[in-house]
Amino acid sequence: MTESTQDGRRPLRVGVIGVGMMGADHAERVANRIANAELVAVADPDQERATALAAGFDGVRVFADPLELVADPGVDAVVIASPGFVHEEQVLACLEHGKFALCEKPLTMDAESSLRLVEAERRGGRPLVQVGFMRRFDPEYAAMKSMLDSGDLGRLLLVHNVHRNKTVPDSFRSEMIVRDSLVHEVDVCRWLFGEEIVEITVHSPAPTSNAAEGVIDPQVAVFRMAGGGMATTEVFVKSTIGYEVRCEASAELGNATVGLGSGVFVRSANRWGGEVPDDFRVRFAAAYDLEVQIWVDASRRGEVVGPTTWDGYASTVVCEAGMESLKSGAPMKVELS
Ligand code: ISE
Repeated sequence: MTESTQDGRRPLRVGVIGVGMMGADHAERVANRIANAELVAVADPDQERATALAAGFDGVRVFADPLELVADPGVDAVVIASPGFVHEEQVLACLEHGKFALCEKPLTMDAESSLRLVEAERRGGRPLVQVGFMRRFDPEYAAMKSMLDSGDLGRLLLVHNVHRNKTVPDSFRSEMIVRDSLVHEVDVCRWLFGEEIVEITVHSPAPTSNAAEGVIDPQVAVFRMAGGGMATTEVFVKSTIGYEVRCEASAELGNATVGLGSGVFVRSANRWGGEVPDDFRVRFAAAYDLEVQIWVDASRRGEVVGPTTWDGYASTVVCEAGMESLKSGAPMKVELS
């Protein structure tokens, strides 16, 4: 955000790879809202889009080749917001150059490549990668996690999630609903329970008439946790309502719910209610800000504190099994390496 930092040390010089919807959002965040960091470079195969974005800020260089951005000595750390199928080589480049990376989910598109990243990072001897599971930084989710961890509600037994997008393009196929949307609940459940998922079933209810030809929307996923707990998730990407994400954790002595309403709740003219945000950038704005701020601060200290490559790998394995279950309708065992 600024040249002057709270501790008098140089700000973290951040490059952003991929300036589509999420990358542009992160670039703006780093440039304008994150302390102790400055946006110094962007890379995107669409040079026109990258140049237009860079022009909105001072002194931001534009790279056509993302690997050149990673190698550049003027870049200290990298936000990877490119499509998932190019994440592996970009994360590997960050590891090779010893640069901290915040990689958007999914870590990669399949379990083998995610595991290769876990192993490459381990070989390097120090953690460098944080995976973009931003819900862990959402103040409501974080408060629920602390409450569960305090033990006040007793042992966590069940989690019920609702994950609805207003709409998605018709190119968002059934498998993407698992890999790009449900993956958040995969991470949330692993994190809330503090355990791995050992089995996943993805059910196919009758689709909405708004679903694109051949797309299963909504879907209902059931996870079995290693300790015997269970979680259900409705994931509905063409709900038409707006963006709604809720999570109810049911424990032995009570339950906790997040996502009941964001923004101002109004009572007026015999009506009550509030607004439903349009998309995740609005609902999770605070979570994204905290995610990036915590990543910047940890990188400057030489640490990684958020979701790790292992978390990225584990969620990829669960989603891969989920995509199989979606095809067969049968429960799939989840086995981590
Ligand atoms: C999108 O890619 C995200 O990551 C959002 O958080 C999620 O809610 C949405 O369903 C995905 O498409």
